Amino acid sequence: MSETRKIIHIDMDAFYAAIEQRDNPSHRGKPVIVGGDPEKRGVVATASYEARKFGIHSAMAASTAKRLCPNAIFLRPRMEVYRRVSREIMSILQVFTDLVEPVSIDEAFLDVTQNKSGIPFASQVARQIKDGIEEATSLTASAGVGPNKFIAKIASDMNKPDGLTVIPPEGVEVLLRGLPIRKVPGIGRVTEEKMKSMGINTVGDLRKVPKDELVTVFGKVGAWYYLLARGDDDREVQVERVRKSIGSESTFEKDLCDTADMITALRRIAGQVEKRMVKAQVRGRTVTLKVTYADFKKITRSKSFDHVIGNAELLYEAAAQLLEFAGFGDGRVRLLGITVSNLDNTPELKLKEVSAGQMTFPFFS
Ligand code: DCP
Ligand code: MG
Repeated sequence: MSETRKIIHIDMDAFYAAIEQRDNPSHRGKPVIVGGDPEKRGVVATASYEARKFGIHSAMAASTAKRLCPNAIFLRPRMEVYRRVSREIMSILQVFTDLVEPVSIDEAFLDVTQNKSGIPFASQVARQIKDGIEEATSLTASAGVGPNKFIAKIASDMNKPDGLTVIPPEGVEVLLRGLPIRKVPGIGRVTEEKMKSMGINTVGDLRKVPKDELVTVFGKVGAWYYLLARGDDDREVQVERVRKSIGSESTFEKDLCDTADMITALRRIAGQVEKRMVKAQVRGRTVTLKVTYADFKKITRSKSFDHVIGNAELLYEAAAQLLEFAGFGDGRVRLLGITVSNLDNTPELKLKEVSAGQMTFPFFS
């Protein structure tokens, strides 16, 4: 039963910026922005908490960040350093349990229901993890403890930076009742707007909507929202998830028959895939386009490159070409998807890349 699980979510604070402040004491206590060049078309990867006071956040144009805080220290990312620190943190987590699931470069879930330290209280395990990370890396992490992944993730975000938030099973109901829907992992700006237009502002409001209605409005994911609104999340902590592919797809409200609309959709999907690749820190060599036509006929077409790609523009170009070969005019299109596989996330490849000094990250110009 999920109620008996004890899950911890660990998320490092302002990860890239905190490492830069650690490694350069003159940057401490100051607004530090890690990302692309503000003079070109760079994007903010992250900002120190000092910089966030100016309204600066991840994915914002670096030029905007510069306008908001002209005195901020702008730094290019040092991915190989961040990856090394990430590995160090993940190995600290392994001390407590083998059930560790890294979700991104600075984030992981742990199932500590049974754990190597024999400590019965997950809150104490979380405390020890935070202390262990700080001792080894001089960086702070925020921890969330809860009866499942969903609650633990929300909890870790509640008292950032350097937070430790425990939500016992009996606290779930109160927490969710007043929680703004945007705080639900997976609910982004678009879904938030849609929900708000339906009068759903909090998870409490979401709970009042019948399951059928959620499925009608949001599709399959509506059933998931129904469960989350009740704090029900049975997903297990998955050990060593070696990702084979990464992608995104869209089912359209109305079938597309216009080439221009398909192009627009592909651009948007390519942007989504890029975002996911940045978050997961992977790139790949094979791009696959998936098309479902109005009559539910499905096709997939792939194209492989001899170099890795992870940038939206290249993904889009490859996908558009595949669509052109498949035939735009073959009929009305119900779904389009782009997947990237043949990923560069094997340890061997990563090492080669780092030692070759080729860590050019597509997100930053
Ligand atoms: N990152 C990125 N581009 C984004 C989001 C994140 O390159 N759009 C990178 C930089 C972050 C790291 O991933 O340092 C971890 O992402 P988080 O979302 O956990 O953000 P931070 O750790 O920087 O800050 P927080 O304290 O809010 O967790
Ligand atoms: Mg973080």
